[in-house]
Amino acid sequence: MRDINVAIIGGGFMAKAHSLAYASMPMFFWPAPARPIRRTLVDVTEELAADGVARFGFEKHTSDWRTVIEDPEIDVVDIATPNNLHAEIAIAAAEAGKHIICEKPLARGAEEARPVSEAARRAGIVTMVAFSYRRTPAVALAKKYIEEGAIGDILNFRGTYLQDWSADPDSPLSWCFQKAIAGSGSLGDIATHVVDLARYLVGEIAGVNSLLKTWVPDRPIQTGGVDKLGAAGSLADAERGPVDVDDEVITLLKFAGGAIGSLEATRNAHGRNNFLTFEIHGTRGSLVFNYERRDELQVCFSDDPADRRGFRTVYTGPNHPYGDALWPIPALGIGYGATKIIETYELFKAITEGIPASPDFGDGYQIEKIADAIQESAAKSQWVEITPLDR
Ligand code: NAI
Ligand code: SOE
Repeated sequence: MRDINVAIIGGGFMAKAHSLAYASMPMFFWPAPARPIRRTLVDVTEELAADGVARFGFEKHTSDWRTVIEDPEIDVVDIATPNNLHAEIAIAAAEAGKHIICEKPLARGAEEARPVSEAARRAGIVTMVAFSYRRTPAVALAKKYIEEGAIGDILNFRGTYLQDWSADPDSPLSWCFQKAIAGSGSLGDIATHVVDLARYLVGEIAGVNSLLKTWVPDRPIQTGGVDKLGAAGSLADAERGPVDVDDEVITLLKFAGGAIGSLEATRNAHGRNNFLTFEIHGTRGSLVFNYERRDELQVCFSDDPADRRGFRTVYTGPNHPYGDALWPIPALGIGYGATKIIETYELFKAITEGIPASPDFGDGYQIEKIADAIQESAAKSQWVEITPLDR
């Protein structure tokens, strides 16, 4: 089994999730496509990077991401920084011939994402954008039902991503509320996950008609060096700084294949935690998924006998996508960590087999075009059409 050396850039929340996946992927997927070696961790200061090494099991640390781009021993660059650094690092890594996994969103808009996608194409490397919810076995099962024609032709996709960690107006001014770093708010941060699911399950999005809203215009400035989200609590007495991104997005969707749909996303929905849902209606049935109940897929088929037709719940387990590698009993529980383990498996499989991964940087660019179209539509109060992905 081949060793593949990984450098991760950014030592925060996603470093925890990705490191867990590098360490445990071969424990689940055995024989693994390759063994991930946690070689180098990069963070902004030597102290933070050394702390990350001790915590996440890497061998070396540095505070300069260019060091790992220049290091011939590194095979995979994993970009887990805030969004403003994704494009610059990804282009440098592609030009150095590294394979790349980049956290979502790929960039702060299509103009920034396009050269990233082009650099990756020129380099002929494997790339992946970490839209990890499509790795949930129940979501992969929905895809299987659709591909087998079990719900017929798709008529409607209704997606939501609702959280409440930013509902408190006195929660800190994280980088997630600053356009210069994040690019956009709930749109880039969470609505893009739904866009990825919509494209994965239904197909290309051809037009949008949208609304964007900012509910909290300023937030308390935090101190202390490490960025904290709303869960960190309230800072009512601190000096405040402006929020220049959206808090909520609603859009109608037109799919290239003829289906229609809608998407809603906000981080200000009291009582919703990781309410990433979709309901898909086809000519022969329907599928319903809610990440807060991620072991379950609800299915309804029109050709069931009339006296027992209705939604039934399939609990994912060994008989479902990725099931033979996960736990041996249904409904033991898929966690967030498992989606990242599966993501790592798919990345390493693509690298060792020399095949494209999905979603790749072309998909990441297309998702940025859709996000830009949503912003343009909201600004102009009209439908905006989206050109298809040119591979
Ligand atoms: P975070 O704020 O927890 O961590 C970011 C880390 O990057 C920090 O350790 C910070 O010090 C480091 N960093 C900043 N500038 C750097 C530089 N120049 N060089 C090296 N390190 C630097 O952020 P989090 O939540 O981990 O988000 C990172 C990315 O992951 C974002 O793009 C976000 O959208 C994405 N994300 C994806 C999720 C998913 O489900 N796929 C979940 C959460 C975040
Ligand atoms: C915050 O909204 C966040 O961490 C997002 O950045 C992730 O992409 C999402 O999966 C979980 O919530």
